[in-house]
Amino acid sequence: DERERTLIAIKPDGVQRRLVGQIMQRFEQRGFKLVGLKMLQVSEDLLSQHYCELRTKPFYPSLLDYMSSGPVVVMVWEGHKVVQTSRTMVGHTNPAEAQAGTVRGDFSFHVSRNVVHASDSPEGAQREIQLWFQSKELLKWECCDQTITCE
Ligand code: DAT
Ligand code: MG
Repeated sequence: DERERTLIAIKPDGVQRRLVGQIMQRFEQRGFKLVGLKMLQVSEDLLSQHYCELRTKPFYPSLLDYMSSGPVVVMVWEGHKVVQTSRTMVGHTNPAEAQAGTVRGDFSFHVSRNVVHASDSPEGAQREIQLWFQSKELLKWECCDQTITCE
């Protein structure tokens, strides 16, 4: 499905370390389409919904502290198998096990500061996109390559 979408968030450490441009560039150069983008200081309410499946984990309180320690840049990218491909591009949850060439493998070394979030399934992506974005914030647009005409 060409219309598959995923939620990618550059976490506070990624913003603070000035990695926003480099991370976005990877998704652009892979060929995915940016359909939503914003920067925000995340509320505890949104974080607790986003990470509801992890609420019983021992690291959950520190995860919420980390995620609210500064603004995040959150994006929706669209394209064929974008969920699975993004997970591969982002790399293993624990940067110590992430391959070089992945975002986490190139830019991080500890699981508590792993720079980026990527949805883990198409269903999870739909849930997360609805949580983070209003439908009017997701834009429909066409590439000029396909629409240019000579006058
Ligand atoms: P992912 O972000 O790769 O989808 P996840 O959904 O299992 O991983 O966990 C969400 C985040 O929680 C993860 O990016 C970093 C943090 N986290 C996961 N496991 C952790 C651990 N063992 N110790 C500390 N933080 C952890
Ligand atoms: Mg996850």
